[in-house]
Amino acid sequence: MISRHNSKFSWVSVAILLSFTSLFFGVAHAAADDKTRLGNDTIDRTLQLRTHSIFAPYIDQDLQNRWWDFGADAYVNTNKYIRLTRNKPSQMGWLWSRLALTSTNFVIEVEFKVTGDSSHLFGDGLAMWLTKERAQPGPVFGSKDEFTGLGIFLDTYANSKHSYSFPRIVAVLGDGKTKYDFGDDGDSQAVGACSANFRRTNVATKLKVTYVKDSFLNVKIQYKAWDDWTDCFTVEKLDLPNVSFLGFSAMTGDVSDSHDIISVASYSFVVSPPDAAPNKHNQKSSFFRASSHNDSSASGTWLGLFFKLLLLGGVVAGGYYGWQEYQRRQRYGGFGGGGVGGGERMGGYGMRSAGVGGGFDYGSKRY
Ligand SMILES: [Ca+2]
Repeated sequence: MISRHNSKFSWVSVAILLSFTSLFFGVAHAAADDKTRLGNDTIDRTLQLRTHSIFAPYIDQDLQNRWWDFGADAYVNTNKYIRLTRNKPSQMGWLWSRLALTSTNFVIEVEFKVTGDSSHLFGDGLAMWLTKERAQPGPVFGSKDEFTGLGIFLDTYANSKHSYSFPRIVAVLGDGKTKYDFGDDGDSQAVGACSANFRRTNVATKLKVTYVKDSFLNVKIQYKAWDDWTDCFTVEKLDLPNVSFLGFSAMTGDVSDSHDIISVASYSFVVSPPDAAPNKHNQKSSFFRASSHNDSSASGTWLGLFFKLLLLGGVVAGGYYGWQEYQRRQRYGGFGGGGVGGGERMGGYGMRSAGVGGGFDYGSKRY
């Protein structure tokens, strides 16, 4: 009997220890990510925007997506992608968020794929939009001209000769009146640009757009290797419309490519200025600010994290206490029902820990 108890207890201990070790490192890792530096500023906390993110299978059982519309030639392959255009001439398609993006600071990470059979005749390209208008088809990579806001064009077809190579990423800020200059691929209108051979790559191609209102817009691209981000451009003091829709569109003409959106992950975040000393008071105030900007899912996430930390603290303490107790009993002989006893103590110990009390107080102030 005793030996069976012993083996059970040790298996349970090992399992608990392993799972909570991984949980602990998971939490620690997430915390480290939250503190990403951004120039002199610090990205404090990030929060995924469900309303502006989309992943496979993209649609629900009604063949729709609650937060996104797609149209024209665009179609969904639920396992793989939202295909904006097939690799055929004269196609155009679009994907637009239904709600406007109102966050003042955000990161949008888009996995896309531009591919085709030809290595020398292909086009025209894919656009990412942050504009006042939405879902209005037109000639600019499948979307309306004279747009208000930002267009980031993944242009694969050079309409004229340039000193730089194509494919090229070109950002154009539209005022709602000026026409996009097709002839020179928006060269004279670009607020930022870089050349990057993102077509027919061996790795997943991704665009990462980081925006901090009144501060800057930065665009990075992954196309050489996994997690190898190439800085494309940064525009200082760029102002987007306060209410912008996030969209994607693509077009083919005489030449073609397939243009796919594989996933979109958007996050809003809070930025701490460099002079904000990382003391407790400041951390709290930025926590409250972050929450007040966002909906209940924010509170959920933070409450969830608190509970996980509390649970972790409680169980680690309980487990340690149980182990000590077990060792002690081993030493003085007779384990008996010690496994169960240890379990009870685990719970009791956790509930009384300072962490739980502090956490609930903290929570009730806010919620
Ligand atoms: Ca072009």
